Amino acid sequence: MIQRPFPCSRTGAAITTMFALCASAQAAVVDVTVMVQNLAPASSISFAPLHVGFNNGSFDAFNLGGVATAPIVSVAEGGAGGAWQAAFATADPTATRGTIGGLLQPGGASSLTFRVDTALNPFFTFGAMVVPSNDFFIGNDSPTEYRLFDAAGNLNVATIGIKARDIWDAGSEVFDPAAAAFVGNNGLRSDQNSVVAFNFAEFAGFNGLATGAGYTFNSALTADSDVYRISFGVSAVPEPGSYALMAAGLMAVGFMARRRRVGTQPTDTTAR
Ligand SMILES: [Ca+2]
Ligand SMILES: [Ca+2]
Repeated sequence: MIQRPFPCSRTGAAITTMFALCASAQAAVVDVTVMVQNLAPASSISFAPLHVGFNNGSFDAFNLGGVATAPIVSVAEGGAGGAWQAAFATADPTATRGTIGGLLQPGGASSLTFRVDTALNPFFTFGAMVVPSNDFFIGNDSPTEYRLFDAAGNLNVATIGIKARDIWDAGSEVFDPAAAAFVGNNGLRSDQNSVVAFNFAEFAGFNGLATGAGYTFNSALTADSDVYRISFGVSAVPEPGSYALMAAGLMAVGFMARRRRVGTQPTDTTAR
């Protein structure tokens, strides 16, 4: 699925003007394929779908040492991220947002392509729940930490690597295997009334439990363990010259079709 921030058009009227507008508007627009990989050891942590946004650097969902906001709790306590996506859209209406993949088990990968205006949305922000857990997630604290594109539209960041030490505890739900997503009843929860902090040691508390994916969990994580990688690949969209050629071609075809209809008008009633 390619998400297009600009509805560059398909309608017939004023097609030449439309192509010209699209050509100038898309000077800084590229297609960005985002690949996500779960690098954790076999039988260790899995990840909920990754919520992402190419943006202007204004949306900040959480702070280290701060009370978790409803948007980041919606990512950390179940993974659906509805409040995170809504708050993102309100803070930065022209951001290009989306969600990549499904449950990502150890060794798994998934990818999705977005059409991005690199001048309008040079920054990249992400968030995903880590399971099994009550309220663990990955994400960038600073909204300007990852500036993917420079002023000329060049890709500055090829990959974002995440280690076990980079995993966050939202501090919003008490550790409890019976109420943890992926190993317990995710509908249950108890308020933790704490703050956002780094935490991966708690995963060992789930060792030996059966996961929703069928494997028996074994954390096997150390602070240095690589657990997740986000990779970016950029490809160009058709250049202005291509649009001009397409417009000229369409006009020629339309003109010929019209002449043909005019020429056969006396006997061809279906063309009217
Ligand atoms: Ca922050
Ligand atoms: Ca917690």
